[in-house]
Amino acid sequence: MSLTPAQLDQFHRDGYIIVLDLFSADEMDAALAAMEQIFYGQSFQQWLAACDQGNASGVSDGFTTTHDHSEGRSQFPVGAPALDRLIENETYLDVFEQCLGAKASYCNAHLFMRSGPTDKRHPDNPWEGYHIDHYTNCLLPPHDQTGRFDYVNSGVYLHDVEDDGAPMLVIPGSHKVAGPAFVRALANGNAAGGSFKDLRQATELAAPVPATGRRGSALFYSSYLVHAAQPFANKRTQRAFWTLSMCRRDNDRWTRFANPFIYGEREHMLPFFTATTPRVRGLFGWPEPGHPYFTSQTLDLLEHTLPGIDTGPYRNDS
Ligand SMILES: O=C(O)CCC(=O)C(=O)O
Ligand SMILES: [Fe+2]
Repeated sequence: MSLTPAQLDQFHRDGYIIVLDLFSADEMDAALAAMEQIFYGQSFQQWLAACDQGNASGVSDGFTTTHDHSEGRSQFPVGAPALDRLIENETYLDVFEQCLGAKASYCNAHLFMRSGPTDKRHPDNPWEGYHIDHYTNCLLPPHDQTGRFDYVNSGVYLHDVEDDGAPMLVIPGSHKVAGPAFVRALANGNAAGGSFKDLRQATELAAPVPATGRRGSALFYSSYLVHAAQPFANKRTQRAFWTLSMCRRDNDRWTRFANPFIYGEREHMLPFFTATTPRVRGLFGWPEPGHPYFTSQTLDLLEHTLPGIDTGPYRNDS
C-alpha cells in the first residue's frame, strides 16, 4: 500500500513522513546482520564486547559517504543482496515517486551506521548542527517552490530507533522556509554552508522533533528539510539506516552524487544491473521497456555484455 492522500498531504506540509511496515521483520534482520558484518566484521554485540575490553576494530564514527571501509563497502551497491535489493521494493519506490510527484532518478545510496560507543557525528550543543542535506547531491541552493527542485532522501530503519538511540531531529515545515531562512541567516552571520550556526536565531523555524521509528519503517524527507543529529543517550546501542536519495528525472543533470557507469564503479554495478528489475534500472537512467533502443540485435548483444540478464521484459514491450 502506498501513501494515502492524507499521508501525502502530511509529507507536503511537514517535509517528511515516516511510513510504517514498508519492509518485513525478516528482511530487516537480514539487512542488519549484513550491515554489521560490513562495519564491524562481526555482530554488533560481539563488537560491543570487544569495545568493553578496549579493543574494538572497524570503528564507525558515523561518517557515511565514503565508499570503502576496511571491512567492506558502504556505497551502493555494497555486494550483499540483503541490503542492495531493498531498492527493489515496489511500494517503497511508489512512495518515493509520490513524494517526488514524478518518476525518480537515483542520486546516491549508502549504509549509514552510527555506533553508540564511538559515535562522533553530532554537534556539541543542542542548538548547533541544524542543516539541510541538499548540497550532498546538488550545488544549487534552495528555490522557493518546494517540491520542484528539492529531492527526497530516505532512511530505512533496520531496527527500532527509540528516543535514547539518537533519532534524527527534524523541523516540521522547515523545507518551505529554508530559502528565506538562509537569506536571513547569511545577513546575520548565522549561516555556515548548509547549516545554521545557532538554531535559536533562526526564529522562523519550528521546534525539532525526534524521528523515532519501528523496524521496517522508512523516513522520507525533502532535501530542504532542516534537521540535526543528536548524541546517543544510550551509548550501548547503534543506529543502522539503509539510505537512498532520489530526484525528479527532469532535475537529474544537476542533482546527482554517484556516477554508477564510471570505471571503478562498474565492477560493483554490473552484477547488480544484471539481476535487478527494469524499474530499478530505470532509476539509473536506463531506457524503459518499449524504448526504441531495445531491438532484438541490441538485446542479443546485451545478453553477452551482461551474462544472465533477463531481457524478456525488453522484448516486444512484453
Ligand atoms: O545522524 C543523524 O541523526 C543525522 C545525520 C545527518 O543529518 C547527516 O548525516 O546529514
Ligand atoms: Fe543531514
